[in-house]
Amino acid sequence: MDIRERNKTRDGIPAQAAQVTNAGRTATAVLEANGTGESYASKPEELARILEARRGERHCIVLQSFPDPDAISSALAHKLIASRFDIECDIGYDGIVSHHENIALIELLDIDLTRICERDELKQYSGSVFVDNQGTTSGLTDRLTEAKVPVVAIVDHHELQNILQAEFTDIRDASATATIYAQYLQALAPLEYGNSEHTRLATALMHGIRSETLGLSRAQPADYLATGYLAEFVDQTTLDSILSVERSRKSMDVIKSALEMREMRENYSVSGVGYVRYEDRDAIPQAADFLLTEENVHTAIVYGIVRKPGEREMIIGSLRTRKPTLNPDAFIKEALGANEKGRFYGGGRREAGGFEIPVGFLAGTFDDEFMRRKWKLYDAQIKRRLWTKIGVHEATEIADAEVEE
Ligand SMILES: [Mn+2]
Repeated sequence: MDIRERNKTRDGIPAQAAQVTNAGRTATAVLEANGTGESYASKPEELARILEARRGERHCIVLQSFPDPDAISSALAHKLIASRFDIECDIGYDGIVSHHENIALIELLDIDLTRICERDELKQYSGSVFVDNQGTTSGLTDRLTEAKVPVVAIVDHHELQNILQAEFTDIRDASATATIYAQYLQALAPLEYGNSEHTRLATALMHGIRSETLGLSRAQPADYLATGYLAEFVDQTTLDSILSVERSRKSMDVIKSALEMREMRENYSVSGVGYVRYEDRDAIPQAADFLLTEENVHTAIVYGIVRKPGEREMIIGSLRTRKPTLNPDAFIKEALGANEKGRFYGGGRREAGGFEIPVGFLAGTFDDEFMRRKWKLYDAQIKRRLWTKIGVHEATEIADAEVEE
Protein backbone atom coordinates (compact mmCIF):
# COMPACT_ATOMS: atom_id res chain seq x y z
CA MET A 1 0.00 0.00 0.00
CA ASP A 2 1.16 3.52 -0.69
CA ILE A 3 2.75 4.96 2.42
CA ARG A 4 0.82 8.18 1.91
CA GLU A 5 -2.45 6.27 1.98
CA ARG A 6 -1.39 4.65 5.22
CA ASN A 7 -0.40 8.02 6.68
CA LYS A 8 -3.86 9.36 5.98
CA THR A 9 -5.43 6.76 8.23
CA ARG A 10 -2.91 7.48 10.94
CA ASP A 11 -3.25 11.22 10.59
CA GLY A 12 -6.94 10.84 11.29
CA ILE A 13 -5.98 10.45 14.95
CA PRO A 14 -4.30 13.45 16.60
CA ALA A 15 -0.66 12.62 17.35
CA GLN A 16 -1.17 13.15 21.08
CA ALA A 17 -4.07 10.75 21.23
CA ALA A 18 -2.14 8.13 19.29
CA GLN A 19 0.72 8.34 21.74
CA VAL A 20 -1.57 8.01 24.72
CA THR A 21 -3.14 4.94 23.16
CA ASN A 22 0.29 3.42 22.75
CA ALA A 23 1.32 3.94 26.35
CA GLY A 24 1.85 0.84 28.39
CA ARG A 25 2.15 -1.65 25.57
CA THR A 26 5.16 -3.86 25.07
CA ALA A 27 8.14 -2.52 23.14
CA THR A 28 7.36 -4.53 20.02
CA ALA A 29 3.71 -3.59 20.06
CA VAL A 30 4.60 0.10 20.19
CA LEU A 31 7.00 -0.27 17.28
CA GLU A 32 4.26 -1.92 15.27
CA ALA A 33 1.55 0.51 16.25
CA ASN A 34 3.73 3.56 15.90
CA GLY A 35 3.67 3.62 12.16
CA THR A 36 0.86 1.97 10.42
CA GLY A 37 -0.37 -1.13 12.12
CA GLU A 38 1.85 -3.13 9.81
CA SER A 39 4.38 -5.27 11.62
CA TYR A 40 8.06 -4.41 11.36
CA ALA A 41 9.12 -6.86 14.06
CA SER A 42 10.30 -9.42 11.49
CA LYS A 43 12.37 -6.92 9.48
CA PRO A 44 15.72 -7.56 11.26
CA GLU A 45 15.35 -11.29 10.65
CA GLU A 46 14.51 -10.68 7.00
CA LEU A 47 17.55 -8.40 6.58
CA ALA A 48 19.77 -11.04 8.20
CA ARG A 49 18.56 -13.65 5.69
CA ILE A 50 19.38 -11.38 2.75
CA LEU A 51 22.84 -10.52 4.11
CA GLU A 52 23.60 -14.16 4.93
CA ALA A 53 23.04 -15.05 1.28
CA ARG A 54 25.62 -12.40 0.29
CA ARG A 55 28.35 -13.38 2.73
CA GLY A 56 31.86 -12.19 1.79
CA GLU A 57 30.73 -9.51 -0.67
CA ARG A 58 31.60 -5.83 -0.90
CA HIS A 59 28.72 -3.34 -0.86
CA CYS A 60 28.32 0.38 -1.39
CA ILE A 61 26.08 2.15 1.10
CA VAL A 62 24.67 5.12 -0.80
CA LEU A 63 23.95 8.35 1.06
CA GLN A 64 22.12 11.34 -0.40
CA SER A 65 24.45 13.83 -2.09
CA PHE A 66 24.37 16.06 0.98
CA PRO A 67 24.49 13.57 3.85
CA ASP A 68 22.87 14.48 7.16
CA PRO A 69 23.42 12.98 10.64
CA ASP A 70 20.50 10.56 10.26
CA ALA A 71 21.94 9.16 7.02
CA ILE A 72 25.54 9.05 8.23
CA SER A 73 24.72 7.28 11.50
CA SER A 74 22.35 4.82 9.82
CA ALA A 75 25.03 3.94 7.27
CA LEU A 76 27.47 3.34 10.10
CA ALA A 77 24.97 1.00 11.76
CA HIS A 78 24.40 -0.85 8.50
CA LYS A 79 28.15 -1.26 8.08
CA LEU A 80 28.47 -2.83 11.54
CA ILE A 81 25.56 -5.21 10.93
CA ALA A 82 26.93 -6.18 7.51
CA SER A 83 30.35 -6.91 9.01
CA ARG A 84 28.68 -9.68 11.04
CA PHE A 85 28.11 -11.37 7.68
CA ASP A 86 31.66 -10.71 6.44
CA ILE A 87 30.30 -8.05 4.12
CA GLU A 88 32.62 -5.10 3.68
CA CYS A 89 30.93 -1.75 3.08
CA ASP A 90 32.04 1.64 1.80
CA ILE A 91 29.82 4.54 2.81
CA GLY A 92 29.59 6.54 -0.42
CA TYR A 93 28.21 9.91 -1.46
CA ASP A 94 28.76 12.14 -4.49
CA GLY A 95 28.12 15.64 -3.14
CA ILE A 96 29.53 17.53 -0.23
CA VAL A 97 29.37 17.39 3.57
CA SER A 98 28.74 21.00 4.39
CA HIS A 99 26.75 21.55 7.55
CA HIS A 100 29.14 22.33 10.41
CA GLU A 101 27.38 19.89 12.71
CA ASN A 102 27.91 17.14 10.13
CA ILE A 103 31.58 17.95 9.79
CA ALA A 104 31.91 17.86 13.57
CA LEU A 105 30.10 14.51 13.67
CA ILE A 106 32.47 12.99 11.14
CA GLU A 107 35.60 14.47 12.70
CA LEU A 108 34.78 13.79 16.32
CA LEU A 109 33.56 10.26 15.73
CA ASP A 110 36.22 9.47 13.15
CA ILE A 111 33.69 8.31 10.55
CA ASP A 112 35.04 7.12 7.22
CA LEU A 113 32.98 8.40 4.28
CA THR A 114 34.00 7.80 0.68
CA ARG A 115 33.39 10.63 -1.75
CA ILE A 116 32.75 8.85 -5.04
CA CYS A 117 33.67 10.86 -8.13
CA GLU A 118 33.21 10.39 -11.86
CA ARG A 119 36.26 8.23 -12.45
CA ASP A 120 35.62 5.81 -9.57
CA GLU A 121 34.76 2.30 -10.71
CA LEU A 122 31.46 1.09 -9.28
CA LYS A 123 31.62 -2.43 -10.74
CA GLN A 124 33.81 -3.42 -7.76
CA TYR A 125 30.62 -3.54 -5.65
CA SER A 126 28.43 -6.65 -5.61
CA GLY A 127 25.54 -4.73 -4.14
CA SER A 128 24.22 -1.31 -3.16
CA VAL A 129 22.34 -0.29 -0.03
CA PHE A 130 20.29 2.91 0.16
CA VAL A 131 19.86 4.33 3.66
CA ASP A 132 17.76 7.39 4.49
CA ASN A 133 17.03 7.78 0.76
CA GLN A 134 15.57 5.75 -2.08
CA GLY A 135 17.95 6.79 -4.82
CA THR A 136 16.22 10.04 -5.82
CA THR A 137 18.68 12.31 -4.01
CA SER A 138 21.98 10.79 -5.12
CA GLY A 139 23.88 11.06 -8.38
CA LEU A 140 25.21 7.56 -7.71
CA THR A 141 21.87 5.84 -8.35
CA ASP A 142 22.03 6.02 -12.16
CA ARG A 143 25.71 5.14 -12.20
CA LEU A 144 25.19 2.05 -10.03
CA THR A 145 22.29 0.98 -12.24
CA GLU A 146 24.47 1.41 -15.33
CA ALA A 147 27.22 -0.65 -13.69
CA LYS A 148 24.52 -3.32 -13.09
CA VAL A 149 25.11 -3.34 -9.32
CA PRO A 150 22.05 -5.00 -7.73
CA VAL A 151 20.15 -3.10 -5.02
CA VAL A 152 20.42 -5.23 -1.89
CA ALA A 153 18.51 -3.04 0.55
CA ILE A 154 16.57 0.19 0.96
CA VAL A 155 15.94 1.43 4.49
CA ASP A 156 14.25 4.81 4.67
CA HIS A 157 11.57 6.94 6.28
CA HIS A 158 10.71 9.22 3.34
CA GLU A 159 7.62 8.78 1.22
CA LEU A 160 7.73 5.84 -1.17
CA GLN A 161 9.54 6.91 -4.36
CA ASN A 162 9.32 3.70 -6.37
CA ILE A 163 12.36 4.18 -8.57
CA LEU A 164 14.39 1.18 -7.33
CA GLN A 165 13.57 -2.45 -6.65
CA ALA A 166 15.55 -4.02 -3.79
CA GLU A 167 15.89 -7.49 -2.32
CA PHE A 168 15.12 -6.01 1.09
CA THR A 169 12.92 -2.97 1.61
CA ASP A 170 11.96 -1.29 4.86
CA ILE A 171 10.34 2.06 4.16
CA ARG A 172 8.22 3.18 7.05
CA ASP A 173 6.74 6.27 8.58
CA ALA A 174 9.41 6.67 11.29
CA SER A 175 10.91 9.94 12.57
CA ALA A 176 14.42 8.84 11.64
CA THR A 177 16.18 6.07 9.77
CA ALA A 178 18.48 5.90 12.82
CA THR A 179 15.45 4.79 14.87
CA ILE A 180 14.96 1.85 12.50
CA TYR A 181 18.64 0.93 12.70
CA ALA A 182 18.62 1.05 16.51
CA GLN A 183 15.97 -1.66 16.30
CA TYR A 184 18.05 -3.71 13.83
CA LEU A 185 21.11 -3.42 16.08
CA GLN A 186 19.29 -4.79 19.10
CA ALA A 187 18.30 -7.86 17.10
CA LEU A 188 21.35 -8.40 14.89
CA ALA A 189 24.44 -6.84 16.48
CA PRO A 190 23.76 -5.85 20.11
CA LEU A 191 26.03 -3.03 21.32
CA GLU A 192 28.59 -3.86 23.98
CA TYR A 193 29.53 -1.54 26.78
CA GLY A 194 33.16 -0.33 26.63
CA ASN A 195 33.59 -1.11 22.93
CA SER A 196 34.81 2.18 21.44
CA GLU A 197 33.40 1.45 17.97
CA HIS A 198 30.00 0.80 19.54
CA THR A 199 30.24 3.98 21.62
CA ARG A 200 30.89 6.01 18.47
CA LEU A 201 28.00 4.34 16.66
CA ALA A 202 25.55 4.89 19.55
CA THR A 203 26.62 8.55 19.78
CA ALA A 204 26.13 9.04 16.04
CA LEU A 205 22.68 7.38 16.08
CA MET A 206 21.61 9.45 19.08
CA HIS A 207 22.61 12.57 17.18
CA GLY A 208 20.77 11.29 14.08
CA ILE A 209 17.53 10.74 15.99
CA ARG A 210 17.84 14.05 17.87
CA SER A 211 18.42 16.01 14.68
CA GLU A 212 15.32 14.50 13.01
CA THR A 213 13.07 15.15 16.02
CA LEU A 214 14.18 18.69 16.99
CA GLY A 215 16.15 17.38 19.93
CA LEU A 216 13.46 14.79 20.77
CA SER A 217 10.69 17.36 21.15
CA ARG A 218 8.93 15.70 18.19
CA ALA A 219 9.92 12.17 19.19
CA GLN A 220 7.44 9.33 18.98
CA PRO A 221 7.30 6.18 21.11
CA ALA A 222 9.63 4.29 18.74
CA ASP A 223 12.24 7.06 19.05
CA TYR A 224 12.13 6.88 22.85
CA LEU A 225 12.61 3.12 22.68
CA ALA A 226 15.57 3.61 20.34
CA THR A 227 17.22 6.39 22.35
CA GLY A 228 16.49 4.47 25.56
CA TYR A 229 18.46 1.57 24.15
CA LEU A 230 21.31 3.76 22.86
CA ALA A 231 21.59 5.99 25.95
CA GLU A 232 23.89 3.82 28.02
CA PHE A 233 26.42 3.51 25.20
CA VAL A 234 26.50 7.20 24.22
CA ASP A 235 29.56 9.36 24.84
CA GLN A 236 27.81 12.42 26.27
CA THR A 237 30.86 14.72 26.08
CA THR A 238 31.32 14.06 22.36
CA LEU A 239 27.60 14.49 21.71
CA ASP A 240 27.67 17.85 23.50
CA SER A 241 30.62 19.00 21.37
CA ILE A 242 28.81 18.04 18.17
CA LEU A 243 25.68 19.92 19.21
CA SER A 244 27.48 23.06 20.29
CA VAL A 245 29.27 23.68 17.00
CA GLU A 246 28.42 27.18 15.95
CA ARG A 247 26.73 28.14 12.74
CA SER A 248 29.05 29.61 10.18
CA ARG A 249 28.91 33.31 9.42
CA LYS A 250 27.64 32.58 5.88
CA SER A 251 24.80 30.44 7.21
CA MET A 252 23.82 33.28 9.51
CA ASP A 253 23.75 35.59 6.47
CA VAL A 254 21.40 33.25 4.62
CA ILE A 255 19.13 33.04 7.66
CA LYS A 256 19.16 36.85 7.85
CA SER A 257 18.14 37.17 4.17
CA ALA A 258 15.41 34.59 4.70
CA LEU A 259 14.04 36.69 7.54
CA GLU A 260 14.18 39.91 5.52
CA MET A 261 12.74 38.49 2.33
CA ARG A 262 9.93 36.41 3.83
CA GLU A 263 6.37 36.89 2.63
CA MET A 264 3.58 35.65 4.82
CA ARG A 265 0.17 34.51 3.61
CA GLU A 266 -2.34 32.17 5.25
CA ASN A 267 0.23 31.15 7.91
CA TYR A 268 2.76 30.18 5.25
CA SER A 269 6.11 31.98 5.36
CA VAL A 270 7.84 31.89 1.98
CA SER A 271 11.28 33.32 1.37
CA GLY A 272 13.59 33.42 -1.65
CA VAL A 273 17.13 34.17 -0.54
CA GLY A 274 18.82 34.68 -3.92
CA TYR A 275 22.22 33.21 -4.72
CA VAL A 276 23.76 30.85 -2.17
CA ARG A 277 27.26 29.42 -2.31
CA TYR A 278 27.43 25.66 -2.78
CA GLU A 279 29.23 25.24 0.56
CA ASP A 280 26.42 27.10 2.32
CA ARG A 281 23.58 25.06 0.85
CA ASP A 282 22.67 23.60 4.25
CA ALA A 283 21.83 27.09 5.45
CA ILE A 284 18.58 26.82 3.41
CA PRO A 285 16.93 24.12 5.58
CA GLN A 286 18.33 25.86 8.67
CA ALA A 287 16.65 29.08 7.54
CA ALA A 288 13.36 27.21 7.01
CA ASP A 289 13.65 25.76 10.53
CA PHE A 290 14.20 29.27 11.80
CA LEU A 291 11.23 30.83 9.96
CA LEU A 292 9.00 28.11 11.39
CA THR A 293 9.66 29.45 14.91
CA GLU A 294 7.71 32.67 14.19
CA GLU A 295 4.26 32.96 15.74
CA ASN A 296 1.28 32.15 13.48
CA VAL A 297 3.53 30.41 10.96
CA HIS A 298 2.70 26.74 10.42
CA THR A 299 4.76 26.20 7.27
CA ALA A 300 8.01 27.77 6.09
CA ILE A 301 9.53 27.45 2.61
CA VAL A 302 12.99 28.84 1.81
CA TYR A 303 14.80 28.56 -1.53
CA GLY A 304 17.72 30.02 -3.40
CA ILE A 305 19.90 29.51 -6.46
CA VAL A 306 22.86 27.34 -5.56
CA ARG A 307 25.87 27.53 -7.82
CA LYS A 308 28.40 24.74 -7.87
CA PRO A 309 31.55 26.20 -9.43
CA GLY A 310 31.93 25.00 -13.01
CA GLU A 311 28.87 22.79 -12.74
CA ARG A 312 25.13 22.80 -12.58
CA GLU A 313 23.07 25.62 -11.16
CA MET A 314 19.97 24.65 -9.21
CA ILE A 315 17.10 26.19 -7.32
CA ILE A 316 17.30 24.40 -3.99
CA GLY A 317 14.47 24.71 -1.51
CA SER A 318 13.32 23.39 1.85
CA LEU A 319 9.91 23.12 3.42
CA ARG A 320 9.21 22.74 7.11
CA THR A 321 5.74 22.41 8.57
CA ARG A 322 3.94 21.96 11.84
CA LYS A 323 0.56 21.60 10.20
CA PRO A 324 -0.54 18.00 10.81
CA THR A 325 -2.75 17.86 7.71
CA LEU A 326 -0.06 19.15 5.35
CA ASN A 327 1.77 16.35 3.59
CA PRO A 328 5.10 17.89 2.44
CA ASP A 329 5.63 15.24 -0.22
CA ALA A 330 2.26 15.78 -1.87
CA PHE A 331 2.46 19.56 -1.39
CA ILE A 332 5.80 19.90 -3.19
CA LYS A 333 4.89 17.46 -5.95
CA GLU A 334 1.58 19.17 -6.61
CA ALA A 335 2.96 22.72 -6.37
CA LEU A 336 6.11 22.31 -8.46
CA GLY A 337 5.33 19.33 -10.66
CA ALA A 338 7.77 17.14 -12.56
CA ASN A 339 10.34 17.48 -15.34
CA GLU A 340 9.81 16.21 -18.90
CA LYS A 341 10.92 12.72 -17.84
CA GLY A 342 8.20 12.68 -15.22
CA ARG A 343 10.60 12.89 -12.30
CA PHE A 344 9.28 15.21 -9.58
CA TYR A 345 11.36 18.22 -8.60
CA GLY A 346 11.11 17.27 -4.95
CA GLY A 347 9.37 15.39 -2.21
CA GLY A 348 9.40 14.89 1.51
CA ARG A 349 8.49 13.10 4.62
CA ARG A 350 6.44 14.06 7.64
CA GLU A 351 7.03 17.73 8.57
CA ALA A 352 9.80 18.33 6.01
CA GLY A 353 10.45 18.35 2.31
CA GLY A 354 12.85 19.66 -0.26
CA PHE A 355 13.17 20.41 -3.96
CA GLU A 356 15.82 20.90 -6.62
CA ILE A 357 15.03 22.54 -9.95
CA PRO A 358 17.79 22.77 -12.56
CA VAL A 359 18.29 26.29 -13.87
CA GLY A 360 19.36 24.80 -17.20
CA PHE A 361 19.55 27.14 -20.19
CA LEU A 362 19.78 30.29 -18.07
CA ALA A 363 22.67 28.90 -15.97
CA GLY A 364 25.95 30.77 -15.76
CA THR A 365 27.37 33.94 -14.30
CA PHE A 366 27.09 37.13 -16.35
CA ASP A 367 26.75 40.80 -15.45
CA ASP A 368 24.88 41.91 -12.33
CA GLU A 369 21.78 42.93 -14.25
CA PHE A 370 21.47 39.51 -15.88
CA MET A 371 21.95 37.80 -12.53
CA ARG A 372 19.38 40.05 -10.89
CA ARG A 373 16.80 39.41 -13.62
CA LYS A 374 17.44 35.68 -13.60
CA TRP A 375 16.82 35.49 -9.87
CA LYS A 376 13.65 37.63 -10.12
CA LEU A 377 12.30 35.36 -12.83
CA TYR A 378 12.84 32.15 -10.88
CA ASP A 379 11.68 33.76 -7.65
CA ALA A 380 8.46 34.92 -9.32
CA GLN A 381 7.80 31.54 -10.92
CA ILE A 382 8.31 29.59 -7.70
CA LYS A 383 6.15 31.99 -5.71
CA ARG A 384 3.45 31.79 -8.39
CA ARG A 385 3.40 27.99 -8.11
CA LEU A 386 3.45 28.02 -4.30
CA TRP A 387 0.77 30.68 -3.85
CA THR A 388 -1.45 28.94 -6.40
CA LYS A 389 -1.09 25.67 -4.50
CA ILE A 390 -1.83 27.43 -1.22
CA GLY A 391 -4.81 29.14 -2.84
CA VAL A 392 -3.64 32.75 -2.71
CA HIS A 393 -3.99 34.36 -6.12
CA GLU A 394 -3.42 38.09 -5.92
CA ALA A 395 0.22 37.55 -5.00
CA THR A 396 0.97 36.22 -8.48
CA GLU A 397 0.26 39.60 -10.04
CA ILE A 398 2.57 41.39 -7.61
CA ALA A 399 5.35 39.01 -8.56
CA ASP A 400 4.66 39.60 -12.27
CA ALA A 401 4.78 43.36 -11.86
CA GLU A 402 8.15 43.14 -10.13
CA VAL A 403 9.68 41.24 -13.01
CA GLU A 404 8.40 43.64 -15.62
CA GLU A 405 9.65 46.78 -13.86
MN1 LIG B 1 16.36 11.04 7.68
